[in-house]
Amino acid sequence: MSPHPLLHLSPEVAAARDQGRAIVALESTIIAHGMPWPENLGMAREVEALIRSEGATPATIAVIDGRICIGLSDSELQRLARAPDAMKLSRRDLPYAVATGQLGATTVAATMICAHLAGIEVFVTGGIGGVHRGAETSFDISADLQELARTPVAVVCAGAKSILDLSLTLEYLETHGVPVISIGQLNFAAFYTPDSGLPADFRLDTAEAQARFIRTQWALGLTAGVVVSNPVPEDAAMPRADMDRYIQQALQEAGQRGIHGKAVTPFLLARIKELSGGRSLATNIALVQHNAVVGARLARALQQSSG
Ligand code: PSU
Ligand code: MN
Repeated sequence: MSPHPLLHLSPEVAAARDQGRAIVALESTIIAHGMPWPENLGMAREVEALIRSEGATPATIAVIDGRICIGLSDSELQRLARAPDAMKLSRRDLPYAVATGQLGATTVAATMICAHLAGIEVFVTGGIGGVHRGAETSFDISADLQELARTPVAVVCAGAKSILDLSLTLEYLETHGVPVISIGQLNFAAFYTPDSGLPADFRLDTAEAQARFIRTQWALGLTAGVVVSNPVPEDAAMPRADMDRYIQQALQEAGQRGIHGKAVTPFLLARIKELSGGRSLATNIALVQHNAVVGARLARALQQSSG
C-alpha cells in the first residue's frame, strides 16, 4: 500500500517497506545538475549498489512526468542523467512539477519532503545547500536549511561546500535548532576537504550512537532534521589551497556573469570541475560513496531501534 496517494513506490522500495527493511533516500539534483554525463549515471548506480551491499534498500527520488517516484528504474535513472534541462525542484517547485507533469530532479529540501511522506528516515547526499557568501546582500540562503529546520529526516553529507559561507551556515542551523553531528572528528566537514576548521555540535562515531541521538531528538517532539557530517576520506580529498583558488575564481565569474537564484550552485559546481581538470568530480563521487555506506548503516541501526 502506498504511504501517500501522490507517491509512486518502485517495486523494490514497496517490498522493503512491506518487510520493514531499512531504506535510504537519495536525491536526484546531484544526478541532473550536480555532475556531468556519464559520470552522473555511474555514480547513481554505484551508490545504489553500495547501499544494497550494506543490507539496505536505496530509494532515489525524482519527479518523472509529474509522478513523485520513490525508487527509480535503471531507465528512469538514465533519463534523468541525460536531462540537464530537468527542473531543479526545491520545496516551492514540487507542486508545480506534479500538477503540470514535469520531469524534475529533487534538491535536498524536496527530497527530504518526499522521503518523509514515504516514511523514510535517512537520506544520503553529497553536500547540503547553505548560506551563500555575500548572502547579506543577495539573500541567497538555500531552502535546504529551512527544510532541515522543519522536516524530521537525517541527512548524511560530507558537510557543505566552501563555495558557501560555512560559518554562517552553522549559525543558521543553530538558530533553527538543527543539530550537526560529526563522524570521526569534531569539526564540520567541508565537502572536498575533510575539515572546515569550524566545530560541529557533537561527535558521534558509530551508527548506533547516531541512531540513539536521532531517536531521542524525535521522541522529544523536536521535529527538525539532523545533519550527519561525514568527512571525505583523506585519500580522496582535494588539496585545500587548490580548492580555495578554484572557488575564488568560480565565484568571481558567477558574479561577473550575473548568475543568480537556483542557477548559482550548478554553475559553481560545473566551473570548479573544469578548473580542477576533473579532479573535483572524482572527489565528489568518492565522498557520496562513503556517505552511502554510512547512511545504510545508520538506516539499519535506526530500523533496529524502532522496536
Ligand atoms: N551541493 C553539492 N552538490 C549538489 C547540490 C549541493 O555539493 O548537487 C545540490 C543539492 O541538490 C542541494 C542543492 O539541495 O544543490 C542546493 O541548491 P541551492 O543552493 O540552489 O539551494
Ligand atoms: Mn539559492
